[in-house]
Amino acid sequence: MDIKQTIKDLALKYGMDMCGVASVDRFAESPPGTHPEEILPGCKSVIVIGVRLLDGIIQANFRSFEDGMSQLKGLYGTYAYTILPNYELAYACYAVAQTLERATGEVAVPLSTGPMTNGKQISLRHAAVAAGLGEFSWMSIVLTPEFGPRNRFGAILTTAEIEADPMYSGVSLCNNCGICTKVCPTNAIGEYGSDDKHSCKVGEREFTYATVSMPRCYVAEHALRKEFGGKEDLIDNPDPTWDEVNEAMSKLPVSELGLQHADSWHCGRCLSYCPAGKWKQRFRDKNLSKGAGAVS
Ligand code: B12
Ligand code: SF4
Ligand code: SF4
Repeated sequence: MDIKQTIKDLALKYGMDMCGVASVDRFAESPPGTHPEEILPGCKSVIVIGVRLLDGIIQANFRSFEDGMSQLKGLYGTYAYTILPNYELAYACYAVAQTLERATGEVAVPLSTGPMTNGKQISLRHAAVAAGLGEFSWMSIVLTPEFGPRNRFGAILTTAEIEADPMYSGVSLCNNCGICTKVCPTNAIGEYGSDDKHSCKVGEREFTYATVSMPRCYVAEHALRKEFGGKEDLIDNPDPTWDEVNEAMSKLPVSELGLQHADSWHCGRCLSYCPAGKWKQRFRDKNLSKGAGAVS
């Protein structure tokens, strides 16, 4: 049996759009505590699966950003952020790990995939790049050729030695347009070209991307101000520390609006307006968005 093909077919059967394999040596620069071999001694391969976000849900985000239909933010939260992609990825990771263990007798660890599942074991961004699915963008997340940043990833570590896929080496997927920086409502993403950036090495490739202020991003994502769907302005500092964010989070009122216990807005403006991944054909040409100028 060709185990690599079996796994790839299985991932697609479980609703995934992509699957790639990285050899563990591509993680040589991982910080302590996040290296695959620390999580699974003897790990030889990291399998990464990815699912695209529905164009229909990204367009619901445009209706919210451009037409004031803030009630639609829940669609993005459910189908593109906390609920569906994470559960779907979790099921697919589990199925791949089960198949690997049954077929090879090797060990396979499905990792968790997002905030709802406490998913911080390894950096899934680095793993997706290592497995050849795409490359880092200025806004720090991974662009794939077909869907741009509108993907979510999951990973399975295994002691099975599976032939690695080549890393992405095609044309640059990020065109450095700076749209992500301009549309961010909390100014969380550094200006393109500024010195405030990160570098990292995955396999033989080096990447540079903006420093993204995650506390600032958190303010928009977790509805910590009224402009982001919150009931109160729980934070005033435009450049908050994690302590300030955590204090504001502790004051979030319990929400009765759906599965989550707290209000959230989920934002995703950077991801929605990034032109990579055929944005024009998917959204502009179908009159689904007026473009980044409508919100920046
Ligand atoms: C928590 C989290 C958040 C928090 C951030 C909190 C924080 N303290 O960082 C918040 C809620 C703000 C957030 C925001 C968003 N997130 Co988020 N997030 C995560 C999550 C679950 C964990 C991040 C984490 O702590 N990882 C663990 C640490 C170790 O990894 P790291 O921070 O990425 O790595 C750093 C270092 O440790 C080191 N490093 C780590 N590993 C390695 C390996 C090598 C080889 C090297 C060289 C270096 C290195 O480099 C990094 C830079 O310092 C990841 C899933 C995941 N496991 O990666 C998703 C994830 C990164 N998010 C994702 C997304 C989509 C978003 C949003 C767009 C959500 C939205 N609003 O729609 C925004 C992105 C904003 C932006 N422009 O970046 C996706 C990205 C998909 C993609 N296309 O790349 C991920 C991968 C989830 C998924 N399952 O796909 N996120
Ligand atoms: S919006 Fe432009 S600069 Fe930002 S990640 Fe996408 S292509 Fe790169
Ligand atoms: S998700 Fe929103 S707040 Fe966070 S970086 Fe992207 S645009 Fe900014």
